[in-house]
Amino acid sequence: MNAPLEDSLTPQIRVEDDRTGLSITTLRSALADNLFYIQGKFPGTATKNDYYMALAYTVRDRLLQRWLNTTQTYRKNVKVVCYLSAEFLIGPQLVNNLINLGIYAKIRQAVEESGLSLQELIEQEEEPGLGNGGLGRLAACYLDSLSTLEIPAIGYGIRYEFGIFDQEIRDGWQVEITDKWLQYGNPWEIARPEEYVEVKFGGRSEHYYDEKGNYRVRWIPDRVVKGVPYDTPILGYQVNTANTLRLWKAEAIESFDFQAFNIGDYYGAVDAKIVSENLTKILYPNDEVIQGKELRLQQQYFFVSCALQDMIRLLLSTEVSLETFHQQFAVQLNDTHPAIGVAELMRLLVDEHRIDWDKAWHITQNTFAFTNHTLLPEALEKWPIELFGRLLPRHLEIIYEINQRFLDRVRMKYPRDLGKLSRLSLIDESGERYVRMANLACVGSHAINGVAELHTELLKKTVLKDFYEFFPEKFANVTNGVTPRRWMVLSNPRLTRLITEKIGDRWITHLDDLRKLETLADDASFRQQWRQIKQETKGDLAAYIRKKLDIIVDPKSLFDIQVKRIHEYKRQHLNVLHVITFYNRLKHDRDLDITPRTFIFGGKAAPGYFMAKLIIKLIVSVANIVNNDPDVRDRMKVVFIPDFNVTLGQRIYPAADLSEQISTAGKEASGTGNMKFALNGALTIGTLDGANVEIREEVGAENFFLFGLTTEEVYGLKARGYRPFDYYNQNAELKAVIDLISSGFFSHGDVDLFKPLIDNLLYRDDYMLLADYQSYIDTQEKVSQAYRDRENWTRMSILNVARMGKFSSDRSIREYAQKIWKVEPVPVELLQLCPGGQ
Ligand code: GFP
Repeated sequence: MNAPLEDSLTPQIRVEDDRTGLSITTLRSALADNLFYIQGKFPGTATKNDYYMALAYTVRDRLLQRWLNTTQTYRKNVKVVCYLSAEFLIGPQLVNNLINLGIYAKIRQAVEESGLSLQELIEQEEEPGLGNGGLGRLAACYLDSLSTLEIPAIGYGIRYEFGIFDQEIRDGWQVEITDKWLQYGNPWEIARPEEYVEVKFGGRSEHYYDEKGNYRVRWIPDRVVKGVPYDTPILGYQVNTANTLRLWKAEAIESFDFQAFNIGDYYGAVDAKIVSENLTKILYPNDEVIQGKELRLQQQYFFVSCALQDMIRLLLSTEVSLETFHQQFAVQLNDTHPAIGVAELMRLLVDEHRIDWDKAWHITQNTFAFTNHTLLPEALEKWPIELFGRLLPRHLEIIYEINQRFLDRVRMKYPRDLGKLSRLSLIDESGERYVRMANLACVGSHAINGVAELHTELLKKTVLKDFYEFFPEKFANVTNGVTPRRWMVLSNPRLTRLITEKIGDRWITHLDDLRKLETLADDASFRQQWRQIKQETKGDLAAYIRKKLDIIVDPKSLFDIQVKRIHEYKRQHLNVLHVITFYNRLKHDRDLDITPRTFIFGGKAAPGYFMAKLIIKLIVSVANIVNNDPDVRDRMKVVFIPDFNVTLGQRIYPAADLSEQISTAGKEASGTGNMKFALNGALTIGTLDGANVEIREEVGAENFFLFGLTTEEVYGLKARGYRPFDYYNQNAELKAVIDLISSGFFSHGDVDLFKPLIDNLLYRDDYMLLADYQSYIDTQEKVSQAYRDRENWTRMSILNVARMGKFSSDRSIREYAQKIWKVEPVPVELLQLCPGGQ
C-alpha cells in the first residue's frame, strides 16, 4: 500500500537517537538494533514475525515520549474521562500509529531499504480481538477521537488472554478456534505490575462501630485477586496526546498461595492461582445466555473495581480531596457491563474512605453516565440474587439501600402505583429474584443516552419508559460515529489521496469538510477517477477472495456486501432470500438482462446460537450451488468470507458498492458498519432503523435505497396479529424461494437441515422477514437498475461521502464532552524529552 498521505511531523521530535530519530538512516539502524536486542536474532535467522516485532518496537519507541508527557500533563488537576468498557476492539496498531505519527512513508522506505516488504510485516500483526462487534469497536473509535481531540481520557477494560474466537468454516458450518493473540507477545502494551490493586470476592460483611463510635460496615472476603494493569498508548492524529488504554489482568495474590503452600497444600496453592487467573482468560461472546455465568459477573466486577481503585489512587496522589472525585473524573458506562461500578464506588467511598452516604451518593451520581446499546429485552443484563449475594455480599446490601431510598422517592411521586414501583425497582421480583443492571445504571448516573436518535426515542417509549418519566432531564441522545483515520485514511488510501488532492487534508479531523466534494460530483473527470479507485479496490478484494477461498469474482459486478455479527434481527437470511430470488429469475429466463452481482457476507455467530449458525450454513450452501451452476456463471457469485474482524473490515468496507443495512425496524440501536460503508462510497439499501434514519437524512432520500416497514408499522402488525404464512401463500416468488430451500435443493436432498429456519419463518418470523420481502426485492431491483447508469451511481456515491461529516466519532465525542462529561481539551506539550534527547 502506498502512503495515504505525505508524512508530516510536529517539530518537537527531531532528536537523532535510535529511539526517537526519524531520518531513514536512524530508522534502519533502530530496526536492526531492535531485531538484535529485543528479539535476540541475527537477520539471517529472523522470521517475518521477528521483523514485525522489531518494527513495532521501533514505532512504539517513538510513541513513548508523547505518552509519558501526556500522563504527566494530566497530573495537573485536569478532568479526565474514564471510559469503562468490557470490550475494546482496537484492531491492529502498527499502521494506525504510523499514520497518526505521520511517518508511514519514511518507515516504508527504511523497511524496504532493509530488504523487507512493509506490507508483509503489517500482515504479521495479530489483531487484539477484545470485543464482539459494534459496542467494542465503538469504544475503540472513541479512544481514537478522544486522543485526536486532546481530551484527557483513560479507557479501562479487561486484558482477555483469549479474545473473540477465530472463525473457520468447515463443511459450511462455523467452527470456533481459540484466539491466541498473545502467543508471540504484544509489543504495544506496557505492564505496570507495581500499580496492581486487590479485588475481593465472596465472604460476608461485618457491621461495627469505629473508634469515634460511628456505625460502619466492612467486607470480609473469602478470596482476593490481584489486578495487574497493562497499558497501551492510544495516540491521536498528529497531536502530542497519547491517552492510555489500561487493561487489567487477574493474577493470584502470592500471600494467599503461600499460606496454602506453607501448610503443605501444594495443589491447593496452584489451584488458587489457576482459579484467579481464569478470571481474565476469555471474552464471552454476545447472544449467549449469560444469567448464570458466574465468571462473567466476576469479570465485570473485577475490572470495574480495578478501575475505580486506580482513579482513587490517582486522585489521592495529587492531594486533592476525594470529595471532588466527580469533578476530576467523568466515568462513562459502556452498556450495563460496568454498571456494578455504581455500588462499588459507594462501597469505596462509604466503607473504605468513610464519606457519609448522602455525600457519597452525590459524588457517585455526578460521576457516572450510562450508554444503552440495545432495545432487545433479552439482552438487558440481570443477575440472580443468590449468585450476586454469594459473590458480592456487600454490594447487594448497598444495592438494597440504594433501592430503598430510590423507591421511597418513587412512592412519593406515584402513590399507590405498584406496577411502576415494581418496574423501577433495582430488584426484579416477578419470579426468581434478580438484580437489574440497567436499573442500577439509570439510578446511579446523571446522564443516560441512546446511540441514535430513533434508538433514544424508543428507549424513552419502551425499555426505559418509566425511568424517562421519572428522570426526563437525564436523557440525551448521542448518535454513534466512526473514526475517519482508521476507516478512511488507513483502509482506503487511494480515496484518501484523491480527496486530499482536491480539498486538502483538513477533512481528516473535520469531516464536515467533505461537503466540498459535492460540487465535484458534477465533474465527469472526477467521477472517472472515483470510479477507477473503486474498481481497483474491488480488484484487491477479488484477489483476496481468490487467494483465500479459491472463488473467482468479477470486480466489474456489483459488490453487494453484508458484514456484521450474524443475528436473526440483522436478517442476513432476508439477504439470502433475495439471493435465491435472483438465482431463480436467472434460471427461469437465461437471457434475462440482469446486472451482475457478487453477494458477499461475513460475520461471526455466537457459539451457542443455533439459528445464527444455521444461517451461515445456508449462505455457504447456497454459495456452493450458485457458484457451481454454469447457467448463472458470470452473472452472480456468492461468497462467505470467514473470520470477519477489524483487519478484514479494512479490506471490505472500501470495496463495497452496496451496503446491506436491513435489520427489522426498531431492533438495531444504531449500527456503525452502515457509516463505514457509506463513508467509503457505498450506497445503502436499508430500513428505517438505527442510524440508517440519520444517514438517509444526511445523504438525501434520493441517494439511499429505502425499503420495509417502519417501527410503528412493525408494532402495529404485531399487535394486530402477524401471520407470516399468509405472505408465503400469497406471494408466488417468495413461495418458490422457500420451497426450494425446503426441498433440499441446497442441502444435497436433506429436507431436514434448514427446517428449523424455514418453520421459524413460516410460523413465527419474529423479525418479519416475510412482511418485508416484497419491498426488499423491489428495492433491490431499483438498485440493479441504478447501477447500470454508472455516471449517476458514481454521483450518488460521491454525494454519500460528501455528506457523511456528521458520522465522525469526533462529532460524537464532542457531544459527550459538552453535554455529558463537561470536559475540555488539554493540549500536551513535550516538555520532558527522552533520556537520550537534548
Ligand atoms: C451494539 C448495537 C449497535 C450499535 C453498537 C454501538 O452493537 O446497533 O451500533 O452497539 O453502539 F447493537 P453490537 O455490539 O450488538 O454489535
